[in-house]
Amino acid sequence: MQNLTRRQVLKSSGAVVAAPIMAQTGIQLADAATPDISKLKRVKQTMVVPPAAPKHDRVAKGDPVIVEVRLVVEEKEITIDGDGTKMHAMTFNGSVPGPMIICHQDDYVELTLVNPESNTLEHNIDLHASTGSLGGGGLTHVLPGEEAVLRFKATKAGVFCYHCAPGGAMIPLHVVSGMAGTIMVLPRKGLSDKNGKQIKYDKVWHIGEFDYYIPKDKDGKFKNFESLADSMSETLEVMRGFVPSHVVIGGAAFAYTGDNALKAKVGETVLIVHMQPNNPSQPHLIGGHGDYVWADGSFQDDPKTGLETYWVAGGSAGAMVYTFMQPGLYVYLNHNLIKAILGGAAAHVKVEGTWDDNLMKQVKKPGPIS
Ligand SMILES: [Cu+2]
Repeated sequence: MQNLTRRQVLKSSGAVVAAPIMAQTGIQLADAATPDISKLKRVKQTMVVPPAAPKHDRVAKGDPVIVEVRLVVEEKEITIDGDGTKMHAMTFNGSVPGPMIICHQDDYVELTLVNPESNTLEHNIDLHASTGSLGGGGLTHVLPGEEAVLRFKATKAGVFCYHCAPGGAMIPLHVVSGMAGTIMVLPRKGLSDKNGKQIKYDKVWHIGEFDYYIPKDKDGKFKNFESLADSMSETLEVMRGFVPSHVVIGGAAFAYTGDNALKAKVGETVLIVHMQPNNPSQPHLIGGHGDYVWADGSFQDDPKTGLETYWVAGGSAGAMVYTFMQPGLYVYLNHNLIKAILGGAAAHVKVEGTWDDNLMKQVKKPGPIS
């Protein structure tokens, strides 16, 4: 016993102390739960353009898998409002927001981040669903012409923001230029209410809200720039004023209206995931409710029920489930109404079905006061 080193003593006494604590709290050593990753099944997930979400099982089938995804950075000029205002956007896979990634808790996500030679800047990805090295940001810096592969374990169930974070002022600049999206980590048993009853949904809408900071010329008109590099210093000046020129859902002001309106049927249940990478938001469905709401995005917590508006913190995502009860036009927006109506953060939802007079009836049409 006298020959024990100080390190051995600390190690053994630590084990004695730690074992009962771990038994009480259910904490397990990481090694005990680490599977042989080389033996896990691999599943390729095809990325789709938001507001659509990739095909997935609501309830996990079998053991954890490795979900393979590929994100290609695309620097491109996009039109951001009905007046034809342009922005040199930075995107994951060409869309704002970037595509949704879906896996189940304890799955592994193996992400290939590609920065094609045609781009001009360095990019990376910080995934709020991951653990370690700045959310993967420290391991994924890719210059034009490079790619990197990151694998992480999805330990927490919920909806999470991911975004580019290359360093310094480039972090907010890349984010407010479009470089953010959502990863949804579903509980292996699927979503459930506070009594453990399964919550089902027919489809997912992936809503990404962004604030844009477009410089104006001396006449007050939004400026067009030759290139991304040309736009950067003046865009940063507008950003320093903290007042966005646009607040948009779907990459442009009122992007999901007209032919691009969101569509549903009476009786259909939709899981609406709302991500804002930079500013808080107040999602609200005019004409409906959040039947179940995970405002903070954690599926490990019980959902709130029957809400009108909820808060999403900047740099996060929240989720709500709603079953449509009436046909007609709904508006899904940020209920900061200035951001919604003057900024552009509003979408239309067109719902087909049969009207229910019991829920609402126009008793008298607008007319002269009798
Ligand atoms: Cu970037």
